[in-house]
Amino acid sequence: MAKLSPSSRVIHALDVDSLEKGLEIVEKVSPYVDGIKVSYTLLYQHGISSFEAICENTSLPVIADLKLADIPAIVKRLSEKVLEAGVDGVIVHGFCGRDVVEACIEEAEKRGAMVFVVAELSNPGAVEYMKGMGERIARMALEAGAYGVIAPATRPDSIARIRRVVGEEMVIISPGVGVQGAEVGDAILAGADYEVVGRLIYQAPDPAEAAKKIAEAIRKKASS
Ligand code: NUP
Repeated sequence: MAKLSPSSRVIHALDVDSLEKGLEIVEKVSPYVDGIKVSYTLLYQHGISSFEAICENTSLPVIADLKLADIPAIVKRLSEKVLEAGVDGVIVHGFCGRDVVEACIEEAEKRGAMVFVVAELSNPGAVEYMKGMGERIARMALEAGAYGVIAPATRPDSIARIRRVVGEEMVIISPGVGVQGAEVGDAILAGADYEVVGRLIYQAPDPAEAAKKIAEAIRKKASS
C-alpha cells in the first residue's frame, strides 16, 4: 500500500464523471501531485471498478473519499469493499463517533491502508454545527490511531487549532482551495501537510500545467 509522501503537497480531487477523462488526467497530473482522491462521481457513473482502474494506472496513493457515515457494522463492510478495490486510503466522517472510526481503522489496518477522519468540513455552513467540534474529533481520531484528519483550507484558524491538538503525529489534508475560496498555499502555512485541489485542476484547459503551477505556488509560499 502506498502512503503519502510530501513533495508537491498537492492531492488532486478527481471529481470527474468520466473514467476515460479521469485516467487521462491522472496520467497528466501524476508528476505534479502527491496523491489522487476519488469520490462518488466516478463511483456512481462507473461503479467500484473505476477505483480499481485508477489504482492500476498510477503509482501514487489513491484515497477513496466516500465520507463514510453509518453504524460501525456497515462502515466496516463498506470500508472492506472499497479497500478491496485497491485504494490506499479511505475517508470516514468523525462526527458519527469513535466506534465508527475504529471500525474503519480495523479494516484499513488489515491492508496497511490509511484512514482520514473528517474533523471539520470546508463549506461555510459547516460552522453552524461543526465549529469547535473539529478539535474534539481530531483528538478522538488521534487516540483511535487514524493516519490523518481533514481540516478546512477555508478556515486556516481551524487548521492551526487542529494541528495543536494532533501535534506532528498526524497528517492534515485540507480541501477548500481555489473555487471554495482559500488561496493556494495558505492551508500549508496554517499547518496542513497537503492541500486537496479539485476543480482548479480538472476543469483547467491544461490540468498538468495547473497542477504544476499550484505546486510551485505552494513551494514559494512555504519557503517565504
Ligand atoms: O471538508 C471537506 N471539503 C471538501 O471540499 C472535505 C472534503 N473531502 N472535500 C472534498 O474536497 C470535496 O468532496 C471535493 O472532492 C474536494 C474539493 O474540491 P474543489 O473544491 O477543490 O473542487
